[in-house]
Amino acid sequence: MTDFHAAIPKAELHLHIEGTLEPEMMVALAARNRVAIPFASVEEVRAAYRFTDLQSFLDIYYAGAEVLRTEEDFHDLAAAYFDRAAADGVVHAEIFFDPQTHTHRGIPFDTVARGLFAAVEGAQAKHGMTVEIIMSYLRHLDEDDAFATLKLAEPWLDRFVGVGLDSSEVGNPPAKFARVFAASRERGLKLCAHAGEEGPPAYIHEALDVLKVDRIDHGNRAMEDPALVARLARAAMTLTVCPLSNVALRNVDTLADHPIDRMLDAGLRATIHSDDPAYFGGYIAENFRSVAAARNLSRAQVVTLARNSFLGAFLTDATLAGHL
Ligand code: ES4
Ligand code: ZN
Repeated sequence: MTDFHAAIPKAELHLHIEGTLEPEMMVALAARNRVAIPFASVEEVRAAYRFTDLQSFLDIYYAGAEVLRTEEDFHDLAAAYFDRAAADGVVHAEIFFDPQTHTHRGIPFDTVARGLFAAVEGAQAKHGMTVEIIMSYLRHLDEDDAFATLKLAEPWLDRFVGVGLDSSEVGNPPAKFARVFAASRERGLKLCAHAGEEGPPAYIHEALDVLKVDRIDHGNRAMEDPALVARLARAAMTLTVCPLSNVALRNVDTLADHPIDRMLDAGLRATIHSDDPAYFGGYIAENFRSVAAARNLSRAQVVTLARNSFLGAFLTDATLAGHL
């Protein structure tokens, strides 16, 4: 049965495609590619998904990505995600991929991009879904490495909607990537950055002031800084919040403590997304459903959250109007 939370049309704006690698596919790709993984079964993979913070997750997430080798692997991964997203009411998706996770282990940028874009064409044909791809720089690496990635992306740049910034936040502030974000903007790319997930409110200010981002990923910790909340509200800045991720990575204790409705009440343009759903226990509809139950959200609040996902998307005005 399709419930309200799955049925309501929505845009997915915060989804790492590598984070949709389900244990079943991890085990199957390990066998297909003859890659050794430190797990004997799907159950063992799942049992390893107990995180204490962002880094404890990232270590397992990068290890899992080792099974992704061929263009077909990236196609199959993304195609499986688009099928799930369509069933969850996603009509438009802007998905991240982490090129450096793959180029650093010898997988050519073009192999990854070809596989992903083949799946995008399939999703458009099969589901009528519109899809954009955002290439995300890894912030634990240096800015020169991000520049090298931008160079590798050159033949694909008119097909990417934007760039992002993810991985280990604390100790890797936005300003570390000031020049590569400026260069990305000059090439016509939209800009987003993870900020205020584990890092302090100052990192959100910096993403706005130094990187000049168009969208903030997570942003939960803005709630500690009333002046920042006022600034984000005034700018109608979209914050792509991921409730199940926040619980899995211990940024909030339980869903019952999640700030999503307090963020809306404070005037923030918050939205709900799934981050790394294969690791955090649910895709976008489950994020909506479980936080709505835990926080007793009204229908009107759920509608606002879904509507905000379109307002925050990198859509043209004409396409946006069709979704509202
Ligand atoms: C991520 Cl939850 C999260 N935070 C930062 N970087 C990431 N990459 C994939 N998931
Ligand atoms: Zn994320």
